[in-house]
Amino acid sequence: MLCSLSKRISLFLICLTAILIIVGFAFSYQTENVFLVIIDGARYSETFGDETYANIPNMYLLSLEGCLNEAFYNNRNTYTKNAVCAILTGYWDKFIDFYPLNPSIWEYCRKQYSLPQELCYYSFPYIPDDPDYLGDFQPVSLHRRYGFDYWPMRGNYNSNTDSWNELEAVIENLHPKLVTLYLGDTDHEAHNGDWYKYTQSIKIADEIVGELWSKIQSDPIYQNKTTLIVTNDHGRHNNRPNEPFDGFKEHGDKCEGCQRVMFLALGPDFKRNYKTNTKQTLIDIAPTIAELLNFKAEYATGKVMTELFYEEFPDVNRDGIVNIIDLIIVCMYLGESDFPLNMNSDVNRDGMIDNYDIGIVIRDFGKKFEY
Ligand SMILES: [Ca+2]
Ligand SMILES: [Ca+2]
Ligand SMILES: [Zn+2]
Ligand SMILES: [Zn+2]
Repeated sequence: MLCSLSKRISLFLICLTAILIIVGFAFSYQTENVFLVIIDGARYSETFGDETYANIPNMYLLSLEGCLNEAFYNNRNTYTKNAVCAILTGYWDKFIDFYPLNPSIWEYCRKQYSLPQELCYYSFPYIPDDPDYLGDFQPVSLHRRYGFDYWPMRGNYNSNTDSWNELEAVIENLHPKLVTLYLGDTDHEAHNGDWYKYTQSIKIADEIVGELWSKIQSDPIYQNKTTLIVTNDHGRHNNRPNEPFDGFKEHGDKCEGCQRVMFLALGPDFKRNYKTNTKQTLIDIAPTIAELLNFKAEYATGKVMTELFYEEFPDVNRDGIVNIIDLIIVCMYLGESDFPLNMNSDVNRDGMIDNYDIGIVIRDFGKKFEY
């Protein structure tokens, strides 16, 4: 027993230098790529507000692997232009002509990483007869420090299915790092007043999200390094009590139906099977993506949704300080899943002890805690 313990400690000492070099003191998340899907104008009562999940069987299953916020809102302006810009810039309602005043996530990401255009992708169909269509609006800026030179590569197709087919090819050929897939059919069918087609287009969007996640997780470049976020720009009006299907045709005010939207997120840095009622809004998405990908969304006014992230316990032995003892404990249990719960070496509580846990301890080395 003692012998095996000392053996393990000497093994640890041999490995420690190597580990420190590999992990380094720079800490980052496991996420290297982010996919954001915006399903235009799907009302909460037809998505996660329906406890049978009839229209969204795939997204329901994905929510068990990730996070669901049940109090997520567009609390400001429930029109597509305003909302899509708020999602992609982290900032509300300041425009110059058709462009938001402040940069989009692609602009931040491309400039700060010196990324070529094809690694940031935006699939946004042109829908000329959509009542929300406002000229040539695009959710990208002309900001003097960002702007045109950092815009994403554009897709330009006519239906959700077309957009998805095109994105599949883009994924295979280019493996972009930051992707937004905008699915507009839902809103379009609802404005036409066709309940069947409206709910059908939510089902198609749901299938696309399911296929997208399968594709991500079966691609060696993306697998376990990619975060997926799915949301809506706005919902639709509440139904009136005696007319159960009348509200869905329009949107644009501050009723609960218009303001409440879905928020689903999954990826290597997020909790699994986690539901939260922390009230968050559309402008919190861009800062959260920036946090995951380690770029600065310096003009965004939203906040990082920290509740989604794994909780971290770098002070493994709970003695009030993160030091070499904590590092030794984590290293001793590296690669094991059976460990004493009173010194839980699975620092981020994801069920595995690996370099990621060591990285967190190193990041917080010397930090003091009060319990
Ligand atoms: Ca400690
Ligand atoms: Ca872990
Ligand atoms: Zn609309
Ligand atoms: Zn409304």
